[in-house]
Amino acid sequence: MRFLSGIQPSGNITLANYLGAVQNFVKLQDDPKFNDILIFIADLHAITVPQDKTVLRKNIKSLAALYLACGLDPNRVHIFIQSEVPAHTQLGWILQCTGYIGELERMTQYKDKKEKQIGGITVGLLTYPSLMAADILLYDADIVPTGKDQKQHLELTRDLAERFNTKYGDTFVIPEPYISKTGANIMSLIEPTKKMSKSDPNPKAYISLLDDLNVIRKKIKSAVTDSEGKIYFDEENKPGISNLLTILSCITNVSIKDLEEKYKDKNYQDFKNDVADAVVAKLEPIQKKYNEILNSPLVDEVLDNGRDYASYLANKKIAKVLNKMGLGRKK
Ligand code: AQP
Repeated sequence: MRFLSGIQPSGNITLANYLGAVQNFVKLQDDPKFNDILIFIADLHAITVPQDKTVLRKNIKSLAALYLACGLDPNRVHIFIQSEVPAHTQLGWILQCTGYIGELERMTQYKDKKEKQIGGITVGLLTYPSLMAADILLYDADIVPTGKDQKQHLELTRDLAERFNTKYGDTFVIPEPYISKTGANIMSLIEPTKKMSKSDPNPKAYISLLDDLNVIRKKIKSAVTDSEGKIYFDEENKPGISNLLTILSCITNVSIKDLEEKYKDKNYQDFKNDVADAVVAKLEPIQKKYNEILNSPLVDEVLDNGRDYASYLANKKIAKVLNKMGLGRKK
């Protein structure tokens, strides 16, 4: 079985990206049922909103190093940069012509992100899910591990694949989402009813994997909570405390129920201190490894190998798709 996933280099990846996605990739790489794993850096998705070219380059390399520092094993996982495999854009276009504007306009992420675009909404922001579908369908991925926020895009991917298969005959594997129960939705630290996002203009809203450890402690200590003073999980009435419980549970592997019991007589300050300790203990070794490898030849070696392997698979698939659709000349 094959699993595939990607992250946009639209900023430094956050604790939410780690808990909702990367931590699962690292766990799943040890599952023997997966004999092929592809993890990519979704740089073409990042340009759906404005990017500074120098920062983008830096973020691409940084994400590659972070994947490795978080524990992805390059002997088991192919890591590559999306824009280095042109078949993604080729199939992305074809899938734009397979989907309908109404379907894309219904996407929650589009509705949220378009509100924040002061300089105008790019066409790419709307058609992003077609490219995401291409990323997945090119490789016949069986499973796509993501956070809950990407579930709707994955459903669209399945619809597009089924539509294509019905029209042209069996071409694409229909992928299944893999969403872990905890960590599926980590919220902003200052507005806990909104998801934590690496592109949030306010850095207090998120914890970057590369934040200074003291800054991480400060951000957790100033996370918005409530005035009740009791620690239990209630997303609706206590979104801030519930979010911190989720974070602690994901990091320590202790269930939320057990955490509620442990903290039932504790105050918010002690609880936040423990959350901060757990996050720092998790991120400190990742940062150390990241700093060791960022400028080593390893990162480029891994990305070259990943690009070659991904191109091999993607080129075979795109040739099949073009043939089925009657595009170009028969091969
Ligand atoms: N808040 C979240 N909780 C849990 N998982 C999350 N993910 C993102 N936010 C959360 C998961 O991280 C992976 C990478 O996401 P992405 O970079 O491709 O796009 P995104 O979902 O748009 O992530 P961000 O951080 O919100 O980026 P920006 O700010 O650029 O839009 C996905 O698996 C996602 O589910």
